[in-house]
Amino acid sequence: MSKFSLSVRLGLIFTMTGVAFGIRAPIVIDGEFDDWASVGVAATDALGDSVSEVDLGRLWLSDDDDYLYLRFETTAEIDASENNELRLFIRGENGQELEWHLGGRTGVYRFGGSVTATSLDYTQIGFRQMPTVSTTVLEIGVALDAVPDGVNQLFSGMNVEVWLEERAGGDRLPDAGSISYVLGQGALPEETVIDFEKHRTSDLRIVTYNVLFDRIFNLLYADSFRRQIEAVRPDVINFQEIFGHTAEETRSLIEGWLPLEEGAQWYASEPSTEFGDTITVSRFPITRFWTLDALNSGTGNLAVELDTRELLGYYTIVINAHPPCCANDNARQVEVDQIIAFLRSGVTTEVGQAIEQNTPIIFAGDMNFVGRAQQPRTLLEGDIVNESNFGEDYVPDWDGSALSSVVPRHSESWWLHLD
Ligand SMILES: [Ca+2]
Ligand SMILES: [Ca+2]
Ligand SMILES: [Ca+2]
Ligand SMILES: [Ca+2]
Repeated sequence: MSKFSLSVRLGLIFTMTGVAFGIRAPIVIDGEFDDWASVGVAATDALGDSVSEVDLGRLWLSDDDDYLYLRFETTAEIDASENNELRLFIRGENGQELEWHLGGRTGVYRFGGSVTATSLDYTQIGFRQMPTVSTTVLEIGVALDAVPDGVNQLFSGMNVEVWLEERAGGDRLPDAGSISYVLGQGALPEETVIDFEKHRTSDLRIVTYNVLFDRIFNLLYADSFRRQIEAVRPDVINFQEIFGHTAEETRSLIEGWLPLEEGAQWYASEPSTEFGDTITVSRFPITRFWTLDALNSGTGNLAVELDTRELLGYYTIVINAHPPCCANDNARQVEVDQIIAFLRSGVTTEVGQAIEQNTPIIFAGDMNFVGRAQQPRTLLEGDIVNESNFGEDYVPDWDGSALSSVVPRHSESWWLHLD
């Protein structure tokens, strides 16, 4: 075969179907994209071929032992989990076809040309997607062992076909046909396990835990909570959703599970509002605390100052927050605006004695960041949106830079969480 005819044939194949050979990689669905560095672009869609702002661009594909991964770009920010008309299609070797509507958080499954499941829930395909806030780049995982209709596996061989449709603007990636992908190509690195030993005496172990309507006090669940807390041995625990129990009851529960050395005791604080659900328990004395009730709703977030001077040489501020969930973007923004305003006023002494220069500041909690990316941006960079209520922007790190966002992984896996 001459070189000429070979290249013509390859050219035809690539034009017709866009074959993307698999490069397995340790992808983590966390909204960070460094993990894709070794994965080449699988397809590049033209820009300018959509009549809406959402114009699909590049697509990457990867896999590991458990998931098929996709990463793709759009020109305008989208909220990946609502208010969008994006559809992901995955087709298997034997007549399987998944149609997943990102904005509806649901899908349809077809097998052999017939619909075999509708109103799919994300758990039925092991669906993972990050970031949870508005973005122009998304990463998605779909479980390789998914059986969407309970009978027919979505992935039954090594070959899969993938495409995306954006129905508001009429864009499609690729314009016609699909991207073919071969699973299982290439080696994965070994997963490393993080042990639970503390390696430095100055290590501070901070946990955040939404305990779902006081379940930690419910005898049905208390033992499971106890085992986790005993295993992790935290120094500070930020609890959310403790509605019907006090800080003292929570402190005494932890005291019973994790008794400290002779002469030491646990401490706890809660907001002074009627419906506050945040409680912070600490092995360090709580020297001050502040109720942050931005909405005057009787709920409220909590800031505590811990006396960590013996361990670290300085105090530590820990903010335990639980802004409202779901579509409530405006209320969440008000709460994060107020947290930044609190830090600014803590520095300028409006809240009494100033927060000491260079005191570490740690945010923890159940942030419910599932809407606009502005909310985490406000917390990290100090860009207040409601400036007429909460005053001017305040960059929250002491050196005038943004705070860092910690993306903690699971101890047994490079994933952030396991099912
Ligand atoms: Ca990632
Ligand atoms: Ca496009
Ligand atoms: Ca297109
Ligand atoms: Ca601003």
